[in-house]
Amino acid sequence: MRLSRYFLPVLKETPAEAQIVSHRLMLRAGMIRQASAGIYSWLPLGYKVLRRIEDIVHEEQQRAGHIPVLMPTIQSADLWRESGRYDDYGQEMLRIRDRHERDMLYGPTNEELITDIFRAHVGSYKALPLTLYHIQWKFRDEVRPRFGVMRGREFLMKDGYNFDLTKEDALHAYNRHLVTYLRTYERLGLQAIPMRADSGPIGGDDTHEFLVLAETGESEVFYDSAITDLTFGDRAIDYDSREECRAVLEEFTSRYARTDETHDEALFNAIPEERRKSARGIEVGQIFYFGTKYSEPMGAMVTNEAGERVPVHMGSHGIGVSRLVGAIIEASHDEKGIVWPESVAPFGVGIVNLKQGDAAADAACEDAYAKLAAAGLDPLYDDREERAGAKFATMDLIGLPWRLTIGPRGLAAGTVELTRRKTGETQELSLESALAKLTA
Ligand code: P5A
Repeated sequence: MRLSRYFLPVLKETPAEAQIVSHRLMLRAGMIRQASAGIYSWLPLGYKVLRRIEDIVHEEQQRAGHIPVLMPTIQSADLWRESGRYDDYGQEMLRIRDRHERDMLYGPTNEELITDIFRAHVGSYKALPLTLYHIQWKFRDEVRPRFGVMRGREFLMKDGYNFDLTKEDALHAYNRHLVTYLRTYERLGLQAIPMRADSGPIGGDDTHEFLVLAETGESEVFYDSAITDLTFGDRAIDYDSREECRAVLEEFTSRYARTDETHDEALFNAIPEERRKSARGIEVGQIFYFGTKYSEPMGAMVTNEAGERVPVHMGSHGIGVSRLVGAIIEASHDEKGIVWPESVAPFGVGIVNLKQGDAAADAACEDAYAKLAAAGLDPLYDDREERAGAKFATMDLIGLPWRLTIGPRGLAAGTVELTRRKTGETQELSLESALAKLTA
């Protein structure tokens, strides 16, 4: 992409309404624009990052055998009356009436809708296990939408739902989801710690939230610092193996880690004092096992091997996809701007032409641009007639992993500069070596 033809409305001033760094940087970098309180338009740069996160979430879900679908945002109130949640959900639910006076709502989550799909099409244990998921917009009329996309009213969620014959099978699905989430967050460059939590309006007793530690997080958390030494890495795992998935859950939940809702002082105080930590965290996901809470009242039954009709055991599993954009920035930025992990960066490399209009500089930039694009690095070429300082500031703000700086003086000496955003480390080398390094 050539910056002269792109739409990157960066702001010079720091927006006064933004209280936390990720919100400020997302506004300044022209990633989002508020449409109404807690509702945002995703501008090109923000949308690219959102899509890259979605891609990783899809890959990790499908790796575990979970099947993508797409359910609507608008749902019928009748389904929610069947589960009993229509009245319970309260003011967070945006209720709508259509022209036929039918009660509708903008879905805050999809347990009812997916249970309805299941009961219409599945009748036998032979179709199980089954996990369906989608990535779709949700609406929750939060009392206090704030911090930009962190606590929005409209937000993008990955939500998955497992259907199993027995509780034991459903707990395997729970453990399997925990593993997929560990892998997903690590690929996004985040350490997200599973913590025992409260199930709230979703229901059930078994639930873990995944928290990214950050001072600006909305949740208060208590944990044994030994848990922060754990990483999943690129271990091979057989998602069908109950033992392997359970072993990962046990490893990652054996240390004390809880949100304030389930915090237990006595258990916490049993940890050696130097490892006892209380901090704040951003909730980037949550998994639930709630058994037959929806299948029983809604009649989602299957015939088991003995020919009896039994309600299926279910759980649901959510990732805050749009919140993750903010969470990644909270975890990875410096005083100059965002520092994207390579896995989600909106462009792989930025090319800065120090003297637009100089024949040698222009030609070298065009050459680099074409080669990097052909190598699949998705370069962003700053070809504007701007001062070098302004170009550098923009590149630092938008946080691409690499910057390739090309100007007449360097070219005369046979060199260009390659700078790593994360460390600021700069190397002077020939254009060929720089391209070889980037495309290696
Ligand atoms: C699990 C999937 C559920 O709704 N039903 C379907 C279950 N869980 S949850 O914990 O309530 O939400 C899942 C994740 O969505 C993100 N999230 C939000 N993101 C931005 N703004 C909000 N207002 C918001 N509310 C929830 C969180 O990351 C949460 O973990």
